[in-house]
Amino acid sequence: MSSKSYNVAVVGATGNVGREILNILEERNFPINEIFLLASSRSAGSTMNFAGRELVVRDLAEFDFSGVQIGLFSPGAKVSSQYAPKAAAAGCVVVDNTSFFRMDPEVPLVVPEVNPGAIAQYTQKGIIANPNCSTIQMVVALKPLHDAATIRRVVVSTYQAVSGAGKEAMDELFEQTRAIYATTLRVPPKKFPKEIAFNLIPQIDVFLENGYTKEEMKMVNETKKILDPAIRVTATTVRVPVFNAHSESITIETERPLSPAQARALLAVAPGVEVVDDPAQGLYMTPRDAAGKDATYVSRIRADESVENGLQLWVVSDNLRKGAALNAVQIAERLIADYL
Ligand code: NAP
Ligand code: 3JN
Repeated sequence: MSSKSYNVAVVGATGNVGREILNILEERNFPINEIFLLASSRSAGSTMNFAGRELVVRDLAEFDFSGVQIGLFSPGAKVSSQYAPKAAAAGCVVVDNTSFFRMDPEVPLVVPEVNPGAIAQYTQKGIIANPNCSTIQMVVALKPLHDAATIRRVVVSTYQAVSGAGKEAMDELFEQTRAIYATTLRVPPKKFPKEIAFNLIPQIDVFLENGYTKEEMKMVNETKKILDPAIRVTATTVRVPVFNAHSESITIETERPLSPAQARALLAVAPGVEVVDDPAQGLYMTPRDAAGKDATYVSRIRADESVENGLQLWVVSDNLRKGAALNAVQIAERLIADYL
């Protein structure tokens, strides 16, 4: 990494993703000269801690990005659509966590372990997109298998934690759970389409005309853009009453045969992956095991005996870390190492 330091703006700093970005910048000792914390006018003026200093949150609408080299954005797609181009026009390279620019052909969609070379395309719009959390952990696990045996088709079902839906969604699970245990009252759903406590919801984001949800089609389209446009993907995304870390049941069909032992060996040395897979010893990952960690964990690697050249995997990762904040900071690290 270069010895320079950078002025960095964290946009959406008060949110779930923004707070995790601050943790990760601090943990990884990102070379910061000045840091600016930005959010809406609602939280402008409040303070947050970063690296032992108390910093005042500023209003994005009034902020001047000239003099800022890197913007780490997570204020929601609509806000990013408006402010990321403004920041880029002022010379700030934006790493955007929202869906707004992901499928833009002039914006690279990057997972550093999978397609780091795509970062070079940032010069077209000054924006790099961070994929959806469910896509990120899936492509990190699939990349070494695709390189070895060429994946033709992916069938994935997700078990997504409530932290992926923002800070108010986490409160909703907590309040509904407490109400069921401690009172006779029920807390009606607000952030989710149905009650999430002691339940699960096979709907994340809105339904589209083809019957899939938008979250499901994000996984389909983003995987093609990052890994290989020829891969066929079908997804079912499900919200579960887990606070943090997403889990995925993934079935792949490959062009060439790949045994579970070969897959385990490839995954064991793949960047960003940790294999935890010894069911006889009770070794497999759960969301509670993965929360707060950086790796994408792969467990329960086995042959899919219902098809030729099929493999079945269980993949778990902290959705706010590798699924969002960590991936964004890793992109920024590559950016400064190779381009700024
Ligand atoms: P959150 O906890 O609800 O936080 C939202 C953040 O956006 C807060 O900091 C909020 O500031 C800020 N914000 C909202 N409206 C704003 C405005 N008009 N101007 C400036 N800041 C504004 O949500 P989150 O979980 O952090 O997610 C935020 C966004 O990140 C999502 O909408 C999504 O686009 C993206 N995201 C991506 C992934 C991924 O898969 N890579 C995962 C989760 C989220 P206030 O405190 O002032 O309201
Ligand atoms: O629900 C999850 O687990 C992940 C959610 C991601 C998300 C939530 C609200 C808006 C996104 C995203 O990153 O795709 C967006 C969005 O930017 O559209």
